[in-house]
Amino acid sequence: MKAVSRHWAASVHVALSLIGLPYAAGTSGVCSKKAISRSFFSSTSVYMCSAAAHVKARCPVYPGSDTHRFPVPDHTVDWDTDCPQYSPVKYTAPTVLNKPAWADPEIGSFSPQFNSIDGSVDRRSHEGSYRVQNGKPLNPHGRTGLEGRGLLGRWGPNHAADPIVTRWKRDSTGQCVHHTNSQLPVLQFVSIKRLDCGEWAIPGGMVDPGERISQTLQREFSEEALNSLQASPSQRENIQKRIAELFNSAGLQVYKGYVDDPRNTDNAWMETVAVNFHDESGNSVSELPLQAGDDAGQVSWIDVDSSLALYANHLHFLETVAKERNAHW
Ligand code: RP5
Repeated sequence: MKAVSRHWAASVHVALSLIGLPYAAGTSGVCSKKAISRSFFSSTSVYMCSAAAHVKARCPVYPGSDTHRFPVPDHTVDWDTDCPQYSPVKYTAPTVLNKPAWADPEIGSFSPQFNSIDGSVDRRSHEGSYRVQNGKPLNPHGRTGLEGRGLLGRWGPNHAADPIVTRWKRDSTGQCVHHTNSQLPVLQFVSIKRLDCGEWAIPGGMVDPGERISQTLQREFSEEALNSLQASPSQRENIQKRIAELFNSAGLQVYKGYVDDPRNTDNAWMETVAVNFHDESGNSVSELPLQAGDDAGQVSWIDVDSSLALYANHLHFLETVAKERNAHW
């Protein structure tokens, strides 16, 4: 049987100028044992956080429904593995079929330009060209047990961006806290509790048509972690000013590619660009009062640790951040 190998965090440190960002993190870590002295985007290091096939994209019951996926054991995930008995369940959520502005119509009357920029919708995958079978795109990470779009609006890749805002954990005297086991400084990141599933996650969100990823990162963080949508104009101005300082300076791209999201289907899937913005001194975004908004039920600074349980494969993104910053993991 063919092994399905997927490079989760082919964490490419690519110049974010490609997506309209001037990012080059060369921060010297006052809390880290080893200062990060090189430019991240010139680095060639590649993380392979997991070689496993998608797992959450095969969760038995599709989120927000009573629909059970057709079971897909590990050895039949790969499309190239013959699986004559494969009979995926068809499911597209009523909210998607109701034709909201963010969703495509059903295939038939509609023939999108896959693997290309289709009007204002980017239907290219970060992982290269994907297959199209009977007019429908095929999930590049294999079978999921469900066809249609589920809760996702776009056929093919549904693009998101994930801002990972970090700071060093400090004690009451302002000293960095080191973990008792690893002796390494502990990072904290801004996490939200998703309203849809109750899982803690990075406060990411969908890239709007025509939007630059740099804008999505900032907008989603403001909406979900700082509740900017409910803020007064003057509060909003203050929020924008503070986060612009951090988000416009430098960032470390830790992941770009497929997300093992429970909403994925055989024909629609999540992809993201995850970027770390680090508040080294702790007096930038760290001082803004966190307030959950939009899709977030709660928001909090959470210690970065390998034992965390997070939405999708967000833990893998954090692992890259911790290792790059010589922090406890
Ligand atoms: C995940 O879903 C992405 O990594 C991102 O965090 C999130 C975007 O979807 P919504 O939060 O907008 O539902 O796959």
